[in-house]
Amino acid sequence: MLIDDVKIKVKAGRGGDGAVAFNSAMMVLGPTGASGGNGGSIYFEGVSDLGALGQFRYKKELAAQNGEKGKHQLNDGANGDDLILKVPIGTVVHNLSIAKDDEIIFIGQRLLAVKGGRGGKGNFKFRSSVNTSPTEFQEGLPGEECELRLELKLIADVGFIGLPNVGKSSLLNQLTNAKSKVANYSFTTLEPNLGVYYELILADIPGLIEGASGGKGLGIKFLRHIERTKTLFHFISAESADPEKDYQIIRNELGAYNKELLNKPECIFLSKADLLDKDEVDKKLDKLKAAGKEATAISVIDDVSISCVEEILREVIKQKYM
Ligand SMILES: Nc1nc2c(ncn2[C@@H]2O[C@H](COP(=O)(O)OP(=O)(O)OP(=O)(O)O)[C@@H](O)[C@H]2O)c(=O)[nH]1
Ligand SMILES: [Mg+2]
Repeated sequence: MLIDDVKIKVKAGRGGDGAVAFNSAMMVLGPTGASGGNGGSIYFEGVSDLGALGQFRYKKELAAQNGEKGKHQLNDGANGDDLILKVPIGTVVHNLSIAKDDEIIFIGQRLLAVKGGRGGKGNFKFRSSVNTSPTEFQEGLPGEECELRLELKLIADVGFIGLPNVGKSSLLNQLTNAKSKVANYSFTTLEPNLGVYYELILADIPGLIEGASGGKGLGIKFLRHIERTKTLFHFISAESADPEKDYQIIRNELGAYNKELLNKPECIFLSKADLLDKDEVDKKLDKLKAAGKEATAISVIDDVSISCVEEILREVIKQKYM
């Protein structure tokens, strides 16, 4: 199960207290209490592993190491180790404590989640000409802590959407080296699958049904993964008795999730076209056209139509760099 939405609590390390100590060697006077170490901070770091949020499935409270207390003889306490949490690129970090959002976009990107507390000064740092034997010291400061929601929104260029069983995964597998599960029933795909086509990342999203926004089928939570895509590939099965209705069902669900999805450029495909006679396919294309929807008939077992899709993808690649 892809974990793509999880709440966690993070707590940075506390700074170590400063020490109060005096030189014990005869003949030498003066304070030697050292400072405490700083508490460890917690950072996020972008990685390519889409499943990286799985680490938070059971472990939802994370803490970095505290700083060590200052020691005698001017030995500062050690700093607490930082904690680096690896998260998939595309993760939006919502800070629920202060209502602020950040994004991890590239591999290796680091984001400070909570800062460790400063270590306190030992009595050595309080010495002065008027007080050569200070007994003052500072306590270490607490580390920051907050509650975060980590939401993965996949970074993909093209999102494959449509009713279940319309051939989305089949096309992904055909175009890329993805191995998305394909079968002749609804909801074969239970979580998004990615495939790489030259410079493009294609995202195959589980099928949507009428009422998905109300929780039917697998729901619409997966639509977060096409929020960032530039282009949508909308699949309608040529077997459908009413392709226009199928189209509208999906548009309604997209709109219910986020109206902005409706403004994305889309390509409409009448899929599995090999299952019908050419005349029947043309009739359905004409009907869609009359309704203002220009669709392209495709079939994963027909090389000509695959080349047609590839041409569209080349255009998407061009647009990407414009
Ligand atoms: N004849 C024919 N069958 C196809 C074609 N594309 C897909 N299929 C078949 O249609 C069925 C569904 O294909 P999938 O790729 O799993 O469909 P999907 O849209 O990913 O389905 P969900 O994951 O359930 O949303 C499978 O049995 C495929 O073999 C096609 O172009 N022609
Ligand atoms: Mg599928």
